[in-house]
Amino acid sequence: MSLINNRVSVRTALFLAISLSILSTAFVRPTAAALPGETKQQKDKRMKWWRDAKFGMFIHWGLYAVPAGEWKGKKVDGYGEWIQFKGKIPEKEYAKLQAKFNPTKYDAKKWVSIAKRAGMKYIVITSKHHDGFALFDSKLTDYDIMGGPYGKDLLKPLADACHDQGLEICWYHSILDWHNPDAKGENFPEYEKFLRGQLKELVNNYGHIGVLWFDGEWIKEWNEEYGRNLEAYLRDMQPDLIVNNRIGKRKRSPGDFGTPEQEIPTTGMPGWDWETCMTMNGTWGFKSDDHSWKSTEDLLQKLVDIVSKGGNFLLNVGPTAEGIIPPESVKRLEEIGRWMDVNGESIYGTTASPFEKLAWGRATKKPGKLYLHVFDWPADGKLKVPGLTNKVTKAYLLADKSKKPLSVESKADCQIVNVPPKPLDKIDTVVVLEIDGEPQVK
Ligand code: JFZ
Repeated sequence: MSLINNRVSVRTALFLAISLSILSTAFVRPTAAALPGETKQQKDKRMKWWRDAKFGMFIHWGLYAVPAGEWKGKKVDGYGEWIQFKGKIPEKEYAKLQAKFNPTKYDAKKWVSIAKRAGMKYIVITSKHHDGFALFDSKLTDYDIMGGPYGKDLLKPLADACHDQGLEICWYHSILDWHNPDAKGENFPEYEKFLRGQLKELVNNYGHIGVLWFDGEWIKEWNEEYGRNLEAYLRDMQPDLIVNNRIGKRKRSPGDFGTPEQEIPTTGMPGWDWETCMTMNGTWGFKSDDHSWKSTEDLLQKLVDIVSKGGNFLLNVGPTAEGIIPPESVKRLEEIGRWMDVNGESIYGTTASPFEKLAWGRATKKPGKLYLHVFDWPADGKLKVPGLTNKVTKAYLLADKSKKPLSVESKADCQIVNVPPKPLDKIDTVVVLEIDGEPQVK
């Protein structure tokens, strides 16, 4: 029986279809792949900054910040940036928001400084989301920031500030486009040319770009061949560009990394680069009534959990229509940044934990070092490290500037680190074990 006969609206059926299409590809057992003709060494070199970075800022910003989750006096459920779809707003009505979007309080340098102080190493901002509105000066459309009251490119100052402050600037760009009439049906090849044209602007006009983060790939008009051809086109313009797996159909190729969304894969994605993207509250794009903020403790432990499984964490902020990052987001990022100032060594440039599971927390590693991230501090001062057989040459608290040695006892099935009665950080205190050789865990 058709879903529609069950009085499920066409739109809901469409949303379900999109979800099913994503889920169907999510379970395809793909194989990791480098670019055709790219050696493993070349790919490792290209991916190095991204693999070492671990932590980035996602920014969802655009016309949808103006209604901020409400339309004609009624609250619209779902993500803020989906208001045009979920609110069933006619295209002509929604497009009038262009004349209202005037972010006079936007301060790109401040945004980059907030990300940098949080310990983030890259920024991914929506150059164009599903609504088709371009936050940059595009010569290919009037449906861009230049056609509204603000009249200046929003991405240029952000790219310049990233380059000045040492962060990578990256673009989220949606393949799905609700505004461009060619983006559906038989004219799609025309739209694909438009898509390539805007991407050419985004790769060539803003200095070095770190990542192109695609989305909206689930549409029936898009396919793997389009994805492979687009990846080659982009690499031709910037050979070291990194692209996510949504340039194709979310498999392991085309694209360089997997993109689990709002979730952390239980065992990571072994043998594959991957990045979890997540909202800080319940929406990507700003909604005035969404106060479901995750705590700093939750966000920081998610970062550590993700990195301990070999992934990156792309944490989202949704600025207001005036250009302000919500203070609740800034507060959490400042608190995370204070922890990262002291403990960043246990995050940046590390690789996944050698332990299957640790009852009290997580682990990350570097050659010759294990970083034990203790969320639940042992009341008896005895931190059990299961199965580790390496000789521990030194143990100390990463936050202890004196690196006062901690004693370690070897037992048959574990090693016990004798730690102080109180942790140095209630969210995550890091114990460093310096070991001989590669970690051996039985
Ligand atoms: C996609 C976007 O739609 C969303 O607005 C945000 O940009 C996120 C990072 O990426 O998220 C999706 C896409 C498809 C589904 C759910 C979330 N789906 O079909 O279930």
